[in-house]
This record gives sequence, C-alpha cells and structure tokens, in this order.
Amino acid sequence: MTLTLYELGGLNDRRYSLFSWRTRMALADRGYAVEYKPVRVSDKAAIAFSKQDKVPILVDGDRVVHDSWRIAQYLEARDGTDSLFGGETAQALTRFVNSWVDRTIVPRLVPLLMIDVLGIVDEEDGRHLRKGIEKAFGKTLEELSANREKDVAALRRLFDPVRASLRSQPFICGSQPAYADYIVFSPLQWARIVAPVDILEPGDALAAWRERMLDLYAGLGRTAPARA
Ligand SMILES: N[C@@H](CCC(=O)N[C@@H](CS)C(=O)NCC(=O)O)C(=O)O
Repeated sequence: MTLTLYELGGLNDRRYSLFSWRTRMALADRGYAVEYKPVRVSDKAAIAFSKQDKVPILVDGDRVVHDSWRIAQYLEARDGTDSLFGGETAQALTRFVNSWVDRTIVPRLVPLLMIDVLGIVDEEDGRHLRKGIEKAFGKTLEELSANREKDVAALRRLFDPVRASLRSQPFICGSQPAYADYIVFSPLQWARIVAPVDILEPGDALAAWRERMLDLYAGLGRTAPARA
C-alpha cells in the first residue's frame, strides 16, 4: 500500500521541511512507495485532519501519525523487523540523538537561517514563519542572523562528536546508515536547501558524510537542489 507523507512545500516546489527529511529517509530505507503531499506552512486547513498543526504527517490507510519520532516508531512496529533503528537498544540510544539534535542543533540553526527561508516561500508563508520565530526568540530575524559567520562557525563545532565517530565508521550507525543518521542529516539538509551559502566547509568530514547521505536511495536527498 502507498503511504502518504504531508510535508512543507515552498516556491518552485522546494521541500524544505527539516523534520520531514528524517521521515523521507526512513521511508526510503524501508523501501516504501510514498506519495508526497506538499502543504504551505500557513495553510493549517490542509492538515486539520491530523488534529494538530505541524508536519510531517504520515497517512497509512486510516492511520494518521504525526511527529517524526512517532512516525519512525510507527514504521518500526509496522515492519516488525528492528531494522530502522537497529534493535531495541539502538532505538533507545537513537532517542538521545533525536533529543540532542532537537534541543542543541535545531534551536541554534533554525533562527540563524530562517531569514533565508523567506526567499523560498511566498509572502504569506514568510509572514507566518517570521512571526513564529520572532515570538519564540524575542528578536527579529535580522537580529538573529546578524552574527552569522561567527554563529555558523560555533554551530559547526557542535557537530564535533559526530566527526569523531565518523573517523572510525562511514555512518553514525556504523557500516550502514540507520535512523540516527537521518536525524543528524535533517538539519544539514534543511540548511543545504534554504541557505545561499553552504554552512559546511570543503574538506570537513561531516560534509563528506553528508555526500554519502545524499547518495543514498537513488540520490533521494539530491532531489532537493542545494540553494548554494
Ligand atoms: N517534533 C516535531 C516537530 C515538527 C515541526 O516543527 N514541523 C515544522 C516544519 S519542519 C512545522 O510543521 N511547523 C509549522 C509551523 O511553523 O506553523 C517532529 O519531530 O515532527
């Protein structure tokens, strides 16, 4: 059965939803046929059926699942194979990776680059996103991105533990990628899609890993063109 994934769509069909990239990679990993439904971020009527206001949303027959972590767990249970995470212990550890990225990386990256997103969405979506971030951080998008060079350099350093583990293995999960790789990939893929300048430097081991991630599943990640 084809599954349906609701995610954000911007101008020129840019699929820029950070959290949806986790689900996209997970669905490809499990080999599902997927119908993607882009929605505008300000169009809450389009996703009202899910009884909440965020994407990704997965529809599987009469099941509606929202939140990327819950979707990953749902897929793992649906398959019954222990493969998306790599087993029960790995799933518990991956929960830590999810929290680390959501609490350490995303809150630093998203306000910094949100001003760039205004260039890839229509005016109404731009107003919606600006309002949400400015309210959450108590600063204008211009203020939040004022020290971009310094802040991007500091952000790059936050990924040092990932670089250290990539010295011993090609993927965060070992010889093959799994859901923890998709989680860490998602903010970098978001930045790649929205930012006019690559936030990673050439020669960075993280950039080499990102290339490997972009190659997976017939180049799924590359179907979203880099803005830089
Ligand atoms: N914890 C949720 C976060 C989902 C989320 O924040 N999604 C963003 C797009 S990437 C969204 O739908 N935002 C709606 C809005 O800003 O109104 C998950 O992991 O799926």
